[in-house]
Amino acid sequence: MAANLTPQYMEAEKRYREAKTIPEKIEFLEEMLRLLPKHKGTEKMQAQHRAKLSQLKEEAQKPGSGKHGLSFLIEKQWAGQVVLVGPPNSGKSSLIKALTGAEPEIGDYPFTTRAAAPYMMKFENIKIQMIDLPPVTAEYLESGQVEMIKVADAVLVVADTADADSPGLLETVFGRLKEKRVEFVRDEFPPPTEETVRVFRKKMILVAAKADRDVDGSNLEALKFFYEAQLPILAVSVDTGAGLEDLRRRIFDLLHVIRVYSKIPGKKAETESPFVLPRGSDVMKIASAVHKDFFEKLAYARLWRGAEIAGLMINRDFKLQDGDIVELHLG
Ligand SMILES: Nc1nc2c(ncn2[C@@H]2O[C@H](COP(=O)(O)OP(=O)(O)O)[C@@H](O)[C@H]2O)c(=O)[nH]1
Ligand SMILES: [Mg+2]
Repeated sequence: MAANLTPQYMEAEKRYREAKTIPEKIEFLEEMLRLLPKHKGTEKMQAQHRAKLSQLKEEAQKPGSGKHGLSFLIEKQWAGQVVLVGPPNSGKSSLIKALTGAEPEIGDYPFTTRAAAPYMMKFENIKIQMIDLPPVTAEYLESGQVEMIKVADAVLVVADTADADSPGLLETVFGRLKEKRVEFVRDEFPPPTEETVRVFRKKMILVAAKADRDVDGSNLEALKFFYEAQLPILAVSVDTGAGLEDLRRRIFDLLHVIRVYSKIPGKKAETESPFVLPRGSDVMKIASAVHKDFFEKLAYARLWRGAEIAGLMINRDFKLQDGDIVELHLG
């Protein structure tokens, strides 16, 4: 059976063959997989591509693979993966430190941060993975960085409000990434069209950092002037703590997840250890997260929600919300 490969696929394959670094190979191979028509005639190819892809990803994780471009792929953990992107010295690592309590390298010279590094941010009773990346400049953008941005669940683009040139530096960051088919969008955006289907549209917050050093507020005004119509902007300072609590909440909101608690009949719910599920999940989703028996044999469930709902009987396809407590009953 003919595979009917598209010109876009052939192009991706060409770039794959020419790629020199592992992250680049991974990028183009993933694109080939996306573009490969999915039917019987391509099943073998799909399997081969997938096998090659996991082999490349393993290689990328090995120490020493840095010489073929930095190794950036970091396994996702917890409620979601958020990467920090921005020009040099904009305050990315300082923000990581303030949000996670970790000690990333911080310095007032460019390229203090050279490789991707994961950190853990607590938000109420859950954990969110935060990843510090090297800066993006007109001259410097590793394909591994691009790869990380493409797979992340959300992005914080960090701009320095102490610097009047920030809008220009951001234009460079956005421009460089656009060349790599990454675009930044608000939280809610329309579904992809023919033109945007090949673009990685990333939900983001534009973080205006070092707000304490923007004494008259004019640099924040400038950022708002250029970007507020398209992108959400939040001013923060790690020195005064301004905006940080707000930022945590907004990062959580950007991940589009809900926390659901499971409860054993006759007992209180485990409110310390929620199941983190995609927004829009139904009862079956928590049932399978708790145990496969519940998924297979669930008869019904009961719901507790805030002050209004206590023990309401619900169906398998009932849509859950953040904070719901569910008691599962086997048939
Ligand atoms: N006054 C002030 N300085 C900051 C703030 N955040 C970062 N800085 C300083 O800005 C410089 C660059 O910070 P860093 O986090 O290393 O930036 P990165 O290169 O984007 O990771 C360091 O000297 C920080 O101390 C802030 O909120 N207020
Ligand atoms: Mg840094």
